[in-house]
Parts: sequence; C-alpha cells; structure tokens
Amino acid sequence: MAASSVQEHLPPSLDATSHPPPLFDGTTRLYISYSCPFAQRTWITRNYKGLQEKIKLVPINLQNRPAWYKEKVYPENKVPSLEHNGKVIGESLDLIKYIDSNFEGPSLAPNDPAKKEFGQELIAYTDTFNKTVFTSFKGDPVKEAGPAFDHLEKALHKFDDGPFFLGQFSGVDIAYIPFVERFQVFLSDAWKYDITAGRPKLAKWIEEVNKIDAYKPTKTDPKELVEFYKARFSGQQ
Ligand SMILES: N[C@@H](CCC(=O)N[C@@H](CS)C(=O)NCC(=O)O)C(=O)O
Repeated sequence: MAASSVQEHLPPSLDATSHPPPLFDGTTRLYISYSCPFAQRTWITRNYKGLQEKIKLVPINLQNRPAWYKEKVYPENKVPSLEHNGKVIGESLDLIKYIDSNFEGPSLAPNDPAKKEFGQELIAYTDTFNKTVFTSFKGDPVKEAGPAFDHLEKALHKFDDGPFFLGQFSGVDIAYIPFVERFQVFLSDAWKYDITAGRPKLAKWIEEVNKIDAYKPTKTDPKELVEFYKARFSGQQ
C-alpha cells in the first residue's frame, strides 16, 4: 500500500486545558485545525508525500486555543505552522513548497518551465479567487463568483496530460481544493448554485481530486461547514 493511503488514527484537538507537546525535542510537528482550509493545504501535502510518520499532526481547537501555542510555538497564533529543525514556520502556500522541498516523497512541483510559470500564476491568483467568492456571499454569488470559477475552468484547459491544473497533481491543486470544496458545498446548499454546471473541466478536476487518498481524510464535514458559513454570513443573503 502506498504510504499516502495508510489509514491514520486522527488525534483529538488540543484546547486551553491541554499541555503542550515536548516542544523542540526534534519531533517535526504540523499544527493544524481540522476545519481550517489553509491548514488543510499542508495536511494534504504531508499525506501526499507519505510523511505520516515523519510529521506529527497536532490539531488545535481554535475556538478554545491553548495559550502556549501563541507564547511558545507560533506568535502569529494561526494555523498552520510547522515545527521543524528547531524553528517554526507558517503560511500555507510557503509550507506546501517547504514540505515538498525539504522532505522525501513524490514531488509536487513540475520540472517543465511552462508548467512552473503557469503554476506561479495560479498560486498568485488564489487570494483573489478566495476573496472574490467570499465577498460574493454578501451579494449575488451566481453573478459575482461566476468569473472566478470561469478562471479555474479556463486554467484547466491549459495542459492536456492530466485532469489537474498542471497536468499531474501538484501544489496548485492542493492550494485550491480546500476552498473549492467549501465553496461547492455552501453555494449548492445555500444558493442552489452548482459551480460545476457548464464547467466540465472543473467538474472532472473535483472528481479526480476526490480520488486522491492524501486528500480524503482531510475533507471537512459538509453539514458543519454549511452551519458555520450560514452563521458567519447570516443576514447577508
Ligand atoms: N495566510 C495564512 C492564513 C492562516 C489562517 O488565517 N488561519 C486561520 C484558521 S483557518 C487562523 O489560524 N485563524 C486564527 C486567528 O486568526 O486568530 C496561511 O495561508 O496560512
């Protein structure tokens, strides 16, 4: 069985009552929250590279955060962060690259220069993509978020050697999927808007990412997500 498909027992989240792990003892730790899309990016990366044994998952309850996390681990007090070689680094997009280049396992970056360049463009677009869709929740998502999904549909036409953004599965797919996953669930439930309608490449991409073993255990619970987003965006529809 490939290392990335090993079934892992997921540890419970640490909260304000939990003791810190033995910090800086040489263990590599990935601090996440099970519901955070940014953290999910790094969790997928770790799984895809088969690093379940090398990088220990440390889930944090963000609603009831342990004080030691900010004080001793990551002063930004956000997830994800990675404790590695005596230091702690953050920022999900940087961490996809960091884990990819500092650990063993299948590469998540293409060698082809055209793919590298397009990958950088797509990574640069992630913030705009997320902002456009989140902002549309306050207005008319069908109209306002449509162009953002069209952007992805168009990008998925660029290379034809696979269903993923750069042909083969890469860090770009990992950067987008946690957000597309949430947007698809919420827009379908709250707005009856199917983001894949008229977007066959996007539909196929979602279908193929869902077959990736590294991704499956990281998926967020759709019911919880809808409740959380409804509360967050309530009165704004
Ligand atoms: N730019 C950061 C964003 C991380 C982020 O905002 N994480 C959220 C959870 S999804 C968080 O930790 N929020 C806690 C806080 O802001 O206090 C990244 O890409 O890693």
